[in-house]
Amino acid sequence: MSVYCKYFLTTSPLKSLKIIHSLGCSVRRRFYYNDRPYVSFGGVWDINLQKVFCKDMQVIFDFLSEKDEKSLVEEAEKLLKRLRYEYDHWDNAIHGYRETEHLHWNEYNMGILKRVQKTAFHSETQDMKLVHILDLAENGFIKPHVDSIKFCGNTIAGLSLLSDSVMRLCHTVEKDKVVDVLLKQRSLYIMKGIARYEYTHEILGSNVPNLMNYTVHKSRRVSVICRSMPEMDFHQR
Ligand SMILES: O=C(O)CCC(=O)C(=O)O
Repeated sequence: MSVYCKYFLTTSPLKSLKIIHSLGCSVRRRFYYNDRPYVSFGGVWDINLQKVFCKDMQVIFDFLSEKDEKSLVEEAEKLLKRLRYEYDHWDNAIHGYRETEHLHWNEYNMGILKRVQKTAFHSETQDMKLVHILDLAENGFIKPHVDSIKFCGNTIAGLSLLSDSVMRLCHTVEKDKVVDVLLKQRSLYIMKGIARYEYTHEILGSNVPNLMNYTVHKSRRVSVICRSMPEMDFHQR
């Protein structure tokens, strides 16, 4: 079974998390980085819901230096080079990708991953030790999905290497509630709580129009993804 099947295919999001619906004002609020919006909301959003959402979906720009990025890419390349990009399986959540998992990183990269751990996870034991490496070809994209609650806990933390891209999150029930988030090259995103359970997420293909109203050209993109352990009670059920 490929790694993506394990993490992506499930998808019944937890029902227990509550969304705040009350005021229902129409908002299209934007957040800026270097004079450009990096997140844009589409549809009708309550302001409190926006606040909760932004707490649960954070992007830290320039988390990596160029040296960090090069070092991670070099180690990832060694593991990926014998794999072929996969396309066109009818049930795939991803198009144009190759992937692997990695445990024993070199010392420098382990230092970076420790920093991800400290930033994204509450305790040293919360995150899985196996790190997922996902290489999306220039024409690759990830379709909307919610990560499996069987294989992944509350938090997903991803480093974006080699390219900018746009992650779109869409409410699983109120389909017009959409958020586009710019994942800058060398940034870290931390998705948890309602963003992780109540919204599908996807990586848009290159040059697909987004709510931020400027073109984000996605070239080949490698992501290094750390996930928290699945909830204990899932396995006890
Ligand atoms: O490549 C990424 O950063 C997104 C991966 C993804 O969709 C996931 O881990 O569920």
